[in-house]
Amino acid sequence: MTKLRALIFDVDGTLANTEQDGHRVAFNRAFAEAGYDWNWSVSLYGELLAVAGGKERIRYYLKQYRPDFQPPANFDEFIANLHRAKTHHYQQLIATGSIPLRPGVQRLIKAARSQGIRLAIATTTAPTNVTALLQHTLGDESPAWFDLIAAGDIVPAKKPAPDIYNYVLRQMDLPPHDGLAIEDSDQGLIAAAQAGITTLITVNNYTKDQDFPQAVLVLNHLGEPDQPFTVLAGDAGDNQYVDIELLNHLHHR
Ligand code: XBP
Ligand code: MG
Repeated sequence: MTKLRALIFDVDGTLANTEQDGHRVAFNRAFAEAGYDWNWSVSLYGELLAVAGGKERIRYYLKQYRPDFQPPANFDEFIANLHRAKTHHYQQLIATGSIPLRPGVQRLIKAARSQGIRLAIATTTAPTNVTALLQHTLGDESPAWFDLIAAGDIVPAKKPAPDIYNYVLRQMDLPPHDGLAIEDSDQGLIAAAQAGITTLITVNNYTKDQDFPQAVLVLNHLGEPDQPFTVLAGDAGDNQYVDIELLNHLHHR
């Protein structure tokens, strides 16, 4: 039996509900600033989340929803510039401190650290967005708590491709069975599961109706002693919040 040695966290939707009030708003600000009337509503953004990665999402939107748009010759650069502006707006939003960590996230990260369990991040978003979120929620030192922050374009194929998880495993010299991933979406689950990593899902408003057949457990959130989680699929025993003992138990299944 292998021991749980590392926790690998997704970021958007898992550490915090960054999509609706963070990324979405930042995309809209970048579009308006560049003089476009493109506005991604809360529900449209739910559809656009089918495509992981901000640059990829803008490209998909233009193709599917704005067939009238004439792409400029330097289309890649055009998208990259829009996305750079979006990242700037996102970081300004994060700096206001208006997007908190989800229940149980801080507690679990601290527990893992105190028990010598290695930490890593596997995300589709840009690396600077991850450090901004960590620093504003957990403090300036917190990015250094993670052995590895694997983010954005570091691998060519984004989730649901397993590349980002395979990259993490390689960089950490970690066999897949020694780690456990925490994700919020079907795409994230497919990515982690294809890399052979046991995965726990905490859903949010955008992902609560998705299917998670390969997840070891599906919860509404990680829970706190005074804020119990709800089990949506799987068996959490008598537990009411996720701690290292429960993760070890799930990992051994
Ligand atoms: C979420 C994503 C990201 C964000 C936007 O990834 O798909 O694209 O929506 O961030 P994850 P960028 O859940 O893996 O963190 O614009 O920086 O791509
Ligand atoms: Mg996510």
